[in-house]
Parts: sequence; C-alpha cells; structure tokens
Amino acid sequence: MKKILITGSMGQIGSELIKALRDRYGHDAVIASDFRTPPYENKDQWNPFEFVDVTKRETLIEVVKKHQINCIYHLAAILSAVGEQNPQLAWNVNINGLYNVLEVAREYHIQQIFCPSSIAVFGPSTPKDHTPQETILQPTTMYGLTKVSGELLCDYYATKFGLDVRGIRYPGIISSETLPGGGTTDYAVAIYYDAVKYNRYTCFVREDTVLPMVYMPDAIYGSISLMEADRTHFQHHSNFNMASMSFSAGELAAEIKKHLPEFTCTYEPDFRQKIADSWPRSIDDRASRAEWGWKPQYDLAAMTKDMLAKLTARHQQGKL
Ligand code: VAH
Repeated sequence: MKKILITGSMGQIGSELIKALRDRYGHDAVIASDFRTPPYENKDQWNPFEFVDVTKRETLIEVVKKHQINCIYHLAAILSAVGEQNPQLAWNVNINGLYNVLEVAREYHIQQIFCPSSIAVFGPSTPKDHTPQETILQPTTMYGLTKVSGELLCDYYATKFGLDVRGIRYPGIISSETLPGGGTTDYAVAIYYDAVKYNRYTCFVREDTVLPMVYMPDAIYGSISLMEADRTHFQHHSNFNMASMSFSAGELAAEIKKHLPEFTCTYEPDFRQKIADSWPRSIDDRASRAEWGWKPQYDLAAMTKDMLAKLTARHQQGKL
C-alpha cells in the first residue's frame, strides 16, 4: 500500500497535489507536510499533516518512520525570484534539503521519489525555441543552478543506489487554488486574480515576454502519470522536459480581455525581467510524450476560461 509524504505541501503545487493524490490513493495514504503550520480554520483540509523542515534531516526521519512512508513527492523549494534575493537560502533548501530527502530515501528504502526540476535549468546559452531534452545547461540564477545540481544528484542516486527517482522540468505553472510564492512566472497567476478583483494588472515583465507555461491540472496529472509509468523503457529519470503552451504576457492579457472587455494591463518590468529573458520561449518535450505518455489537455483559451470561472466564483463568495 502506498504511503506518500509530500514536502512543501503548502506551496503552489503541493496544495493541489494533496487532493489529487488523496482522491487517487485514499485520504490517509497521503501525509502532508511543511515547515509552516496550516491555517487553523481549514486544518482538516491538510490533516494528516506533519511538521517537516527538509533542511533538518531529523524532522524527515521522524515522519518517515512514524508513517512508514514509501513514496515522497519532494516539493519544498525556493523559487527563482526569492532565490535571487536570498541565494544562500535557496542553496540550503534546494540542495541540502534534496540531499536529506535522497539520503533518507536510501537509508529507509523509500520505493519512489518525485523531485521536480524546472525550465530554469536552461540559460542564455541554451537554444531558445523548442529547447531540446539534451542541451546546454548554464543557468544564470541560483534557483536554476540548484535545479541542474538537483537533477545530477537525483540521477546519481538512481544509478549508484538504485533509487527510483523521477522528475519533470516544469514550465511556469498557472493555478487557481494557491497564489505561488516567489517565482518569475507568478505574473501569469497574479494577472488572473487582479483581473477578477480590480479589472486591471501591472505586469512585472515586458508585454512581449514569451515563456513556456502549463495549467496546474495538467501539471498534476502529468506528475502522477510519470510516477505510475513503467520505468523499464525510461531513457531519462529526473529531468523530463515538459511543454504545454507558450505565450507572451500581452497574449495572456488579450485572452483575459476576451472575457473581461474592460480589463487593462500595464507593463513595468522589474528584476524578474532578467530572469525571464534567460529562459527558453518553447520546449521540446518529445521524450516525455514517448517515454511516459505526456499529453496536456489545456491551451491558453481553455485555461483562461477555467481560471476566470473559478476565481470569479470565489470572489463572489468573498474568498479571493
Ligand atoms: C519560477 N514558477 O518562476 C517557477 C518556475 C519555470 C519557472 O520554475 O521560479
């Protein structure tokens, strides 16, 4: 029987992955964890919940032993923008935290580990369009270099110790349930919230900035599909390219405007523009499609319709 631990459960991905995994494997099969404490008013949404600080290995060991964990979705990480403001913290959480997870997995014979990577592993010297699965990895952000190092560390543990470690190079993820914290692609989430609440948004990247993106329901389905796939035919482990759609900030604003005709977007690039400019415009994800059947369902129009419907409903309930 699967007994899954999610680290970083209160983050953008974790907060939606909990429900998807509990729906699939049973409520008590999934232990949520974070170094933060969930809000009391909806603690039931999180329970069973444990305190885990991935930089403190003993907190991880205690939960793995208590719940006899055999699968870890390791989502705890510092993202690109916060990582540039506090690179030492990003190194500690993203590298030492991952090292702790892999060492605990090795010592306690954890059957499977999911550790996300990111298109942030690519840098200015990487081909910008249809970025290949195998290419130059010279990121210029601390977040990106921790993800390159993380991929190499995960592949080492897969090869040296036989761990079943799997990972996806996520593009920017757009979600309706939890505001992301500290990423460069966060503009593509905040724009929907502000459009619904204020009918206007000030974007922190240029109008012509194009980035690869994926809608959270596809990202969640893809992550679980990868973890359930037969790895016999895998040629990759922890660094699968994922692509779904690529669009500019201006194209996103125009799609929202189709639903909210009075919506206006202005552009005031900040330090995150330099990060965005170092990343690809589009990704070649044929390896994911061939090795584990990746096939996204949402495009920009379908995502925008779904996002605005969900956020509008929450806004009308006074919960946005
Ligand atoms: C970030 N959302 O912006 C993350 C992601 C590709 C970007 O890794 O840092």
